[in-house]
Amino acid sequence: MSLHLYQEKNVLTKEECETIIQKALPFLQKSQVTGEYDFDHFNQKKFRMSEEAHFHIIDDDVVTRKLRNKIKDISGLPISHQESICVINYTKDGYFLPHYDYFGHDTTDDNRSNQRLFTYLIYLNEDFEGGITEFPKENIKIKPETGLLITWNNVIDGTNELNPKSLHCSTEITSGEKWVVSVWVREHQADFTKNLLINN
Ligand SMILES: O=C(O)CCC(=O)C(=O)O
Repeated sequence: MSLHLYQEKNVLTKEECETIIQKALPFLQKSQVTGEYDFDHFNQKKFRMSEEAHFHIIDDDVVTRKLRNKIKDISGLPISHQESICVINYTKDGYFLPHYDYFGHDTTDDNRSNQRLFTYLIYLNEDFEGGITEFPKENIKIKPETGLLITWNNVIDGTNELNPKSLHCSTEITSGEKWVVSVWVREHQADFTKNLLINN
């Protein structure tokens, strides 16, 4: 049972990253929470402090399609398994506490039988302090770099059993603001324009 973390630099150019930021800006909304969490552990601290914008396959432009194709090539799974492109913006003091991206025991059967096998993150900028992506159970820390892609397995390879090592977070922003894209790749294709993600 292990975490397989893969990294690739310069998957997008600085200009392409900026194009995604500009596309997201008018659509930013307070981030919601799905997935599995241990709320007691966090003492009611707000779970995440960020805003985000979502783009479905039908919203694709040249840049987001390039990104989806890259994810398809690395994951070996068709684009139809990819959820929306989620552009996350953390401003000063923003963070995301440790969490899992897989659907845990508290989620719907629909989600549990179509797990988020992999998470893909693509950092759109690097001119900020803090905002490190950390995997506390593996003691791994990733410092964001413009155009860097990282991906990991949320479930045990070849199964849809939950991978406890995939616990991760984004540390507090101490200056500037962080922009990052996240894309979840599911076991099966689905219409991700429907509200499959809401579980409560
Ligand atoms: O912003 C980050 O570095 C992590 C984002 C994250 O944890 C997520 O999208 O699940």
